[in-house]
Amino acid sequence: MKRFLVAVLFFGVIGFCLASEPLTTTKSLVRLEGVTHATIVAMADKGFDIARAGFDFVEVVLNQDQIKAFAKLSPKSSVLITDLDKYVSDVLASQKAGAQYFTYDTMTQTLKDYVNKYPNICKLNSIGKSCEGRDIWAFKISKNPTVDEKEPRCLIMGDHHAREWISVEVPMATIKMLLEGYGKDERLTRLVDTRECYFVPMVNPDGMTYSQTKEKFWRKNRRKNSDGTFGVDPNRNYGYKWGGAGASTNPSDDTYRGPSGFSEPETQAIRDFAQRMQFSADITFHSYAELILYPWSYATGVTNPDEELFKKFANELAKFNNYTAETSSEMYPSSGDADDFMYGVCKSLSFTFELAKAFIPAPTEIAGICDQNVPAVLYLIEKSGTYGLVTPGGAQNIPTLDTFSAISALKDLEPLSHNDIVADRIQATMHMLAQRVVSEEANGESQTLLMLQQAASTDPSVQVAFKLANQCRTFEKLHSGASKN
Ligand code: 0X9
Ligand code: ZN
Repeated sequence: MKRFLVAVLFFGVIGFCLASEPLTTTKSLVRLEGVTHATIVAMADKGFDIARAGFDFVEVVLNQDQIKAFAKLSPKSSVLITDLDKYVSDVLASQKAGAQYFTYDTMTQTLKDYVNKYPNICKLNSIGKSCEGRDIWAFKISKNPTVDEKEPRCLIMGDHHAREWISVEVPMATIKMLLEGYGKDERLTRLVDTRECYFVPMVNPDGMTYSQTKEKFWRKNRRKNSDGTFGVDPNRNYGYKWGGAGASTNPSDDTYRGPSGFSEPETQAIRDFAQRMQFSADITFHSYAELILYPWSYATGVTNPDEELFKKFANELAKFNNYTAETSSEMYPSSGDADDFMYGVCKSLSFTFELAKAFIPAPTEIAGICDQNVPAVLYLIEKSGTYGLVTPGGAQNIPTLDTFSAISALKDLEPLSHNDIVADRIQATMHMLAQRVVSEEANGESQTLLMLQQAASTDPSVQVAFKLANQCRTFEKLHSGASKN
C-alpha cells in the first residue's frame, strides 16, 4: 500500500515538473531512490532524460525546480553532479596531451591518416551530411577494402548522443587495434581478411561539437525545430516503431522524437547505409550504466523471436567487460531506437552498450574503458561470421564463408538448433563444407577435410558435418567411377 501511495505521489510530481517548465536552466544529475518501475517508465514516457535506471532507483537529469519537487517525495535522493555544464567544462579543462577525447576534427584527421598509412586494408567514405553540413564518416576495415566482398559484415557506431564522448573512443580504439595488429597478430589478421568491418564512430557530429565547444551538456542533434528550440534525439528518431513509448513530442525535451520517423539527416544516413550493407551484427555505443542491451527497446512484453540467441550472445559479450546483459526495455522502454531498427528492419543482431559509470569519465579513464570493451567488439566482429549466419545477410554469405568460421558456426549454433532458422543455416553450412571437401579433393587437396576431422575429434557438434563430407566424397568417387565405366 505504501508503495502504491508513493507511486501515486510520484506521478503527481512528474506532472507538476512538466507543467512548471524550467525556471532555472542549471541541470543536475540526480539519483532518486525508492522509485517503482512504473514511475521510471512514466518518467521515460514524459521525456525525462534518464541516464541509468535500476530495480528501485533512477539517475535522471533535472533542473533545480524539479529537484525540489522530487526531494519532498524521495528523501533519499541525492545530487550526483550539481552543474552538468560545469562538469563538461571541467572535463575539458582536465584534458592532457595523450589522454584526450576525440573531437570531430581530430577523429576525421585520424581516420584520413589511417587511410594513407594502411591503404590496403581500410577505406573512408561519407555516408551523408549532418544538419549543419558535417560529413558523417563510415570507415571500413577489410582486405581489398574497395571491393564489396561476400564476407560477414558488421557495424560499430558511436555518439548518437552528443555528450557521450566515450562512445567515440571505443570504436576508434578498435579501429587502431585492427590496423596495427594486421599482419602481426594471427587472430586480428584473420578478422581483417575474412570480415567487412564498418565503423561510424560519430553519428551525431553537430551535437558532439556543440557539446565540446559551447560547454553545454547537450544530448540531441542540432536541428532547428519549428518552435525555435534546437535538437531531435537521434535515438528516438529511427522509423521502426517510431512514436511510441519513452519518446517525447515536445521539441524542447531531451528525448524529442522529431516530427516524423527518419526526419533527421543523421538517422537517414544510417538507415540508407544499413539497408544497403545488410549487416549481420552491430553495436551502438552510449554512456553510461555498464550494460549490454538487446531488442526490443520499444515496449516490454513483446516477443523477440531471437531472444535466446541474443541472450546467449550478450552474455558471452558481457564476459569481456563484466557488464550486465539485459533486454533493452528492461531498463525503460523507448521507441525509435537504433537497435530496434537495426534488428526489426535490417535483421542485424543488434546490441547497445552503455559504457562506463559516468556520461563523460575523466580523460585518464579512457584507456581503461577501451581495454575493457575492445575485446567484446572483436568478439562481435568474429561472431558476425557465426551467430550472424542466422541473419539474411549472413545466410547469403554461406557459400563463400571461410572454413574456420563455418566450423565455428557449427559449434556456436548447435545449442540453438531447435530453432528452425538456426537448423536451416547449420544444414546449409554443412552442405557448403561437404561441397568444398569434394571440390578440393578433385584438385588433390584436403585442407577442409583435415580441419573438419580435427574439429570433429574434439567437438561432437562437428561430427555430423565430418560424416556428411565423407559420405559426399564416397558418393562422388562412386559416381565418377560409374560414369567412367
Ligand atoms: O535512452 C537512450 O537512448 C539510451 N540511454 S542513454 O542514457 N545513453 O541515453 C538507451 C538506449 C536503449 N534503449 C532503451 N533502454 N530503451
Ligand atoms: Zn545515449
